[in-house]
Amino acid sequence: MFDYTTVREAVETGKLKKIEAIVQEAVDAGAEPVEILGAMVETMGVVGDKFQRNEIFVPEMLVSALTMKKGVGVLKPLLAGDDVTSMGKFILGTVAGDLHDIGKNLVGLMVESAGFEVIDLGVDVPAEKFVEAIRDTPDCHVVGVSALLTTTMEAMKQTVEAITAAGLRSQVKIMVGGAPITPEFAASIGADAYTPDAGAAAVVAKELAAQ
Ligand code: B12
Repeated sequence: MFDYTTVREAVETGKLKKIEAIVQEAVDAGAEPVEILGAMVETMGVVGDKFQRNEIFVPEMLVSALTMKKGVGVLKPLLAGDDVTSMGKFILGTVAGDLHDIGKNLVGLMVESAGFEVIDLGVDVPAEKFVEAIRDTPDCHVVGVSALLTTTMEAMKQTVEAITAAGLRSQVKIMVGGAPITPEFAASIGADAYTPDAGAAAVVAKELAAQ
């Protein structure tokens, strides 16, 4: 089994200049791209824990995030599948007040690999922007909403409410996710699905689109 220590350390300590070479080395050594990604995702959890214990601060957390993004860049072509079936459009965004996008971007990447055309609205997306995008995209049947902060879970609820209030709820299935989100919370706000990670998101998106 491949030893991911170097990959983990690079993300944890923000080796921005070296990460691409380190990830490439892992690939060349035969490590599975999904496993390299998994090691990086896990490390972001370690980074978050260190932040919580005041051992590191926002700038360090940001450098780790940028490092992970660069590392994902190397894996992107290897993770993207060759699924040519068109599953339609998938609108994706991180809710208002929330700037976290690594998880959302991974969801976008996996969903795209599953055959969807992803319309990424970015981060800090107001509920109205989701509504507008759905209205402007009648062939979109699945929407993905991400939130990483407990304080922005409310914005996720408001996003589902705004889509319903706009009369668009029957057009789309809504998937939600992000570290603080639980299946119970997803159900309580009327979302159609929750998945804990991007791989499962792609599988569930396909199921929802087929309904
Ligand atoms: C990197 C990071 C940052 C970076 C973000 C950079 C970026 N471009 O994304 C920066 C430095 C900007 C940042 C800022 C802040 N952060 Co921050 N951050 C993190 C950290 C360390 C990693 C997040 C991450 O990228 N994880 C890796 C990805 C791959 O995992 P993921 O996002 O969970 O996504 C996966 C799943 O959740 C799921 N998923 C995600 N979205 C979706 C969507 C759908 C539809 C589906 C189906 C699935 C799904 O699939 C993904 C892939 O498998 C987390 C720690 C943690 N444990 O989450 C803290 C964390 C989320 N941040 C935290 C905090 C407090 C903040 C700040 C408030 C700090 C501050 N004082 O300023 C600010 C808030 C800024 C804002 N308004 O958003 C806290 C939140 C605590 C809480 N209870 O709310 C955490 C938990 C750290 C901690 N332990 O204290 N942060």
